[in-house]
Amino acid sequence: MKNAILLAALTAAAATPLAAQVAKGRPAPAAPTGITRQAAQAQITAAFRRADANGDGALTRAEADAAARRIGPGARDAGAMFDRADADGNGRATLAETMAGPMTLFDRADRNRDGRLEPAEQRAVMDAARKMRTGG
Ligand SMILES: [Ca+2]
Ligand SMILES: [Ca+2]
Repeated sequence: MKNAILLAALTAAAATPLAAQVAKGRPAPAAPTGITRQAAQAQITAAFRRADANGDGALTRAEADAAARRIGPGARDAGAMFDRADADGNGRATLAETMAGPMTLFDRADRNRDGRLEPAEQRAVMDAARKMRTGG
């Protein structure tokens, strides 16, 4: 679900695109061999572009909220996630800022450092994301 990816893109810590996909019961696009770093970046970029309603290269909180509303349930914390993504707190989350959190998670999850998250590594991301959501 592409919109689920957007939710992930808006958070600096809570989830990754592949985690969102696994949460929806869908395999990552690159399954069964895993999702590459490049593919993850491409998905986040695509979701970002869709959320950037006025196309100015940054997401405002309003744009993030609107995108989160399209996702529906599970997007309650969009505001908090946006604040986390907006690293310099200027009210605009650039693509680089939006990308930073998920890609940090990706790299952390890529235990064997081959630039690809295998299913087992994806499950580890899911667990970490779940803990972050429930633990605040
Ligand atoms: Ca914008
Ligand atoms: Ca790996």
